[in-house]
Amino acid sequence: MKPELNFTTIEQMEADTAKLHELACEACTETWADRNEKQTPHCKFGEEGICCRICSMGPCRITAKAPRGICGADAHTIAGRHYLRMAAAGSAAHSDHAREIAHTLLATKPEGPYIIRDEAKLKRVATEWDIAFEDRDVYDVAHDVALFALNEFGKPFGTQVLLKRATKERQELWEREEIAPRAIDREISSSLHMSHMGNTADAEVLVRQSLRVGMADGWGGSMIGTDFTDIMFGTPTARDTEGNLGVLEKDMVNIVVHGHDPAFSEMVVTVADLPELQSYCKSKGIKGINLVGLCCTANEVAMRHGVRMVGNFLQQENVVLTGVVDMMCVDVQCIFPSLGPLTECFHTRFVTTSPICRIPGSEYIKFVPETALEQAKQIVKDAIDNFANRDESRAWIPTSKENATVGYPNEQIIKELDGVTNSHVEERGSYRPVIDAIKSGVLRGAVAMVGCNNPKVRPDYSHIEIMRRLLEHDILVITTGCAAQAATKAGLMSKAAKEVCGDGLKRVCTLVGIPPILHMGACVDISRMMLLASDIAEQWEVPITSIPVVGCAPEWMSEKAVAIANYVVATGIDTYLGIEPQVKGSEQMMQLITEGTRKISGAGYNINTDPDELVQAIIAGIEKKRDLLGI
Ligand code: BF8
Ligand code: SF4
Repeated sequence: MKPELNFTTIEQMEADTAKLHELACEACTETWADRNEKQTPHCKFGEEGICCRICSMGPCRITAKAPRGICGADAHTIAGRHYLRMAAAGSAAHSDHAREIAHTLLATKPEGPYIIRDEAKLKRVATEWDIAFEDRDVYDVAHDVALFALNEFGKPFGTQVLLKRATKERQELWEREEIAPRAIDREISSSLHMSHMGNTADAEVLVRQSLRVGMADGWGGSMIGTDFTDIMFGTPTARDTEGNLGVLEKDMVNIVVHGHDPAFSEMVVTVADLPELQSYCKSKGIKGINLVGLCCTANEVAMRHGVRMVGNFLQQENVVLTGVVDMMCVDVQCIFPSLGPLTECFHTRFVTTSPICRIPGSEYIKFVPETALEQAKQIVKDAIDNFANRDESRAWIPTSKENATVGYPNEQIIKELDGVTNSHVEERGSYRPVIDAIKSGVLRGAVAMVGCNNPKVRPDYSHIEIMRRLLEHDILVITTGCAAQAATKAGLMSKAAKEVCGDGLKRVCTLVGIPPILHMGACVDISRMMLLASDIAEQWEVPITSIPVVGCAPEWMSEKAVAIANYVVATGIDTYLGIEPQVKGSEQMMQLITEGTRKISGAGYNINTDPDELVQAIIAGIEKKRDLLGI
């Protein structure tokens, strides 16, 4: 029997949410749970992907009596086009975020506010792109690198430059199968074009383009975004932090940064520590400033500064419902529009900062590099001023919080492994100890746990249950996004969590001094995972499809997740989904995404809405790969 640790249970988390939702009721407002109830059951045609409204002859819905839309599109065409459009929108979101980051890199200058923090990574990228580095001003190099990357979005010829980071086998396969992505914008645009009324009707071709547009994200936009974020704000390193609603403080000014673009949150983190704002806070008789992160922004600032993580996607309303949030400031993606009316019921100021994400009920401050520092200062000052408006009688902070050790990008993983071996033979570093541990069976394999929350399953339960079972089976977990926060809330990202692991994984965690779940960052950082898997395959000298490493998104919801799932599969990594993609109304599409892609990339989806069955399938999948390798 494994020792029972005193980690927060899912039942405790649910009790906290239930209490906060009661407070919402008292405040005469609603939450996602209320709206979910009103939306259930969902429209069957939408859920199955067989409602088409891409031209004004429609909408057309597919039934036994009406098996084709007015133009003749059948269920497979309609579901396939919709699926491709989701992948394209997901790629657009990640890649536009990356483009913003590239523009921020272009705006770096020695006097700040945006500066170069990781020169070594800048040098590595510049060298990779044949941009001269030696004897040049580092900022000139940075600007050349930024311009080179911006060209990747719209270049008229050639494919994504970062594909060269993949294994030879993958590069050849992508060329052969014609899924190597061209310019990022080109793939997104072509996807919309192909799925326009009167264009591609062949589901197989639509799925192939979904892989390609996903690749434009994973091996294009997201990878650029990750590298440039590291160059400007530092490549993350391992550090301790805490997570869950209990990180909010009664006696302090609580500022929540929420969204995805670190160009914004980094500035708020920087200014919150400034003596002038600290003393302004004290002058008001307040103990201090408590800055916390939500959703992917939480991952970004936790990994680089140890900023505490207040929660994941379905907790964004809970955070406001505590009544102690003085400022909720957001940038882009995964922001509930409900925060507008919700914050109006409380004293919380709600600030949007990007033209990409304008929300009624918010104050809009257009955040730009030239004035970023001053704008961030104003936001923090406004939060301090707003503290006085708090209604203590409506304040309730759950006590739940757990320790976590975060910040394991590839460089950090390799550095930790250095303690085990000194064999620095490979360019990006050696994963030999991990490979040896997997070969010997001390570790059975690794799973990338990623993705969102979704009320279609019990929120966070799937993440936590699956992760616990994997750890028990000596399967190392790497994680990003809201999955990382689910792990944090359950204590599984702490070093103490080695106690819930099987003997092999526990031994590795003890020897290396790591938690059993390694935090690799935000969702854009799934690009780090692609490099990790590629390097492992390369150093193992087997195709990437053979290594016992798979992906799992048990509670995914966003279009970004569809883009991710497509590039993970195109990279040759099997992906286990706990939420059904909206294509069920087409048998052909279901077959294509679970089996058809295997003929193209050697990987596919395994879909199961029951977390218990899903984790069994993952373990069986990993064991099958081991058998095939003869280990
Ligand atoms: O990019 S995991 S809910 S926060 S989409 Fe959103 Fe999903 Fe969270 Fe980050 Ni990713
Ligand atoms: Fe209907 Fe065809 Fe128009 Fe879609 S494209 S709405 S199926 S007519």
